[in-house]
Amino acid sequence: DDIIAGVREDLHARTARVPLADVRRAAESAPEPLDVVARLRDPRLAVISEVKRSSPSKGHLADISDPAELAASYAAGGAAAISVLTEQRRFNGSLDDLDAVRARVDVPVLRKDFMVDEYQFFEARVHGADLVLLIVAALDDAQLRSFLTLTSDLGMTALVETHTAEEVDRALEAGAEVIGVNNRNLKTLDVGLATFGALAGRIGSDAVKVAESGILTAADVELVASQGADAILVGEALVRHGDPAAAISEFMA
Ligand code: IGP
Repeated sequence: DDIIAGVREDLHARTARVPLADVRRAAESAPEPLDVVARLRDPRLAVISEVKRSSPSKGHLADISDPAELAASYAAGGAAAISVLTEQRRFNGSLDDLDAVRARVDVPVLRKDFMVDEYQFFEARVHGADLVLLIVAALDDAQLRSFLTLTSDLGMTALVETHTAEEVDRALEAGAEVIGVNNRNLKTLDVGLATFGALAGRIGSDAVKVAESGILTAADVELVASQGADAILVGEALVRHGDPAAAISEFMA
C-alpha cells in the first residue's frame, strides 16, 4: 500500500548515496548485537518502550526534542528494549533517532520500520539495531524466510508481527522465535486488546509472545499478561506520560 511505496522511495534515495555493497560491508564489521531473547523469556513481564513522535492513526503524539533523553528514562524505568520508529513519512521517525538512542543506552534497540528490502537489514545493523520488525502482512513466505535468515546471520533478533490466525501460522511455519500480535489493524487502524487474547493460545509457548499497541493502563497490562504475554510493546502511553520511567515501573509491578 502507500506507506510501503513511500518507504521504497526513501530507500531508493539512500541506496543511490550508499550502495548495497558498502552498507553490507559496514554491517559485517559493526559491533555484535545484544541478545534480547533471554531477557524476553525471563518470567518477569518485559516492556519494550517505543520512541514514537506521531502515527497515521493518532497524528502528532509528542514533541520529542531529545530522543536519547527519552530512551535514557525508558532504560532507567527498566525497559527490556527500546523501539525506535525510523519510518519518516507517517511516523516522523528517522535513522538519526536510532543513532541518538543507540549512542545513549545499553539496552537492546529495535529498528521499527516497514522492512521490505535486504538493504534495510544491513542498514539497521550499521545504525546499531539489535532487533528488527518483520510485518507478516507485508511479506510473502519466501521474503519472510529469507529476512528471518538474514536477521539471524547478522546476529539480530526479529520481532515477527501478526494480526490474524493465518499470519500467526505463517510466522510459526517460518520459524519465528519472537512473535508480536498487533492489536491495531494496520488497514482500519482499529485497536482492540482482544486480538492478543484470541491469538496467544495459537502461538503457544515455543515462541516469545509480545502484545503490541493500544496498551494504555495498568489494567490493560494485567489483561494481556493474564492472557500469556511475555512482553508488551508500548508507545503512546509512554511518550505522553510526564514520567515515563515511573510508568514503566508501574507496568512491571
Ligand atoms: C506501539 P501504541 O498504541 O502503544 O502507541 O503502539 C506499537 O505497537 C505501534 O507503534 C506499532 C507499529 C507497528 C508502528 C506496532 N506495529 C508497525 C509502525 C509499524
